[in-house]
Amino acid sequence: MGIVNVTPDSFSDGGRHAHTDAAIAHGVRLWGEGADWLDVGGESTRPGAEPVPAAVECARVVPVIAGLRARLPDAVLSVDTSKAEVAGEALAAGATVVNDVTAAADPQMAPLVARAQAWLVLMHLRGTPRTMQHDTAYDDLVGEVTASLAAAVERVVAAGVDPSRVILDPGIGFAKTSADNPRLIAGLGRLLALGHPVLVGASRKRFIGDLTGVTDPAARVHGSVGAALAAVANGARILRVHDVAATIQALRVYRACVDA
Ligand code: HH2
Repeated sequence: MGIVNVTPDSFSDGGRHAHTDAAIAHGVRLWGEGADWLDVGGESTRPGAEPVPAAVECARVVPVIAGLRARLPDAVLSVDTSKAEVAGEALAAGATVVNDVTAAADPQMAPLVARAQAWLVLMHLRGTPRTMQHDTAYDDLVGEVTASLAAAVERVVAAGVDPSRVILDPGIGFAKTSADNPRLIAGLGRLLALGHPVLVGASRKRFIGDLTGVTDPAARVHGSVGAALAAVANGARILRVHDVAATIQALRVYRACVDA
């Protein structure tokens, strides 16, 4: 899953694809590098980020999704949003997946996804991106994240979402300390036991900087690839990444060596 940010303030590549054409070109480039899924987001979820009104988010993501759908008919396209209103417009423009970092906290989200027969990514988060780093204490990190996602699955399935179209994500960096994130990747097996595909988004995140001393997010590609391979080794099926070419190259070699 290649990341296409249409935000002026995203933590890792803030503002570089802020304009529709540039964002579409970036998505097409990631597809050419081997991504088979593009995730289009119009609201940064970095710690402390302020929420964006739905109309602004729609104006950012809808033309990009429509443009990518027209150019890449076979691509999986998701919208990275926690607002049902934005998700609805994105699905109408050609997205088939809603990637919701709040695990469908908006009461309209699950019914909307159910009606559209879309796929839904449920990610673990506590609080909101603005407040989440104030709430990082866990007695049993992996157990609590797993239980919270299991409850979210139950909730969205009760609202009509097809359970075979639900993907789970432990939420690397969301209400987690830097020390928590490697533990979550190490503990993916417990999440997999819920029976859904697992997605991991570690790309360029702060814990990689803390582990390596690399302060510039864009320079964290090697560390990000390390996290991606660990996630795959532990059962992740989908990797949300900025650096598609590097990740694909590493995965090809990793797979060949593991499967030989
Ligand atoms: N991380 C970010 C955004 N969306 N979605 C899922 N499912 N999993 C993640 O780990 C995840 C996500 C990080 O957000 P942001 O600060 O907007 O930066 P970027 O989109 O450049 O990663």
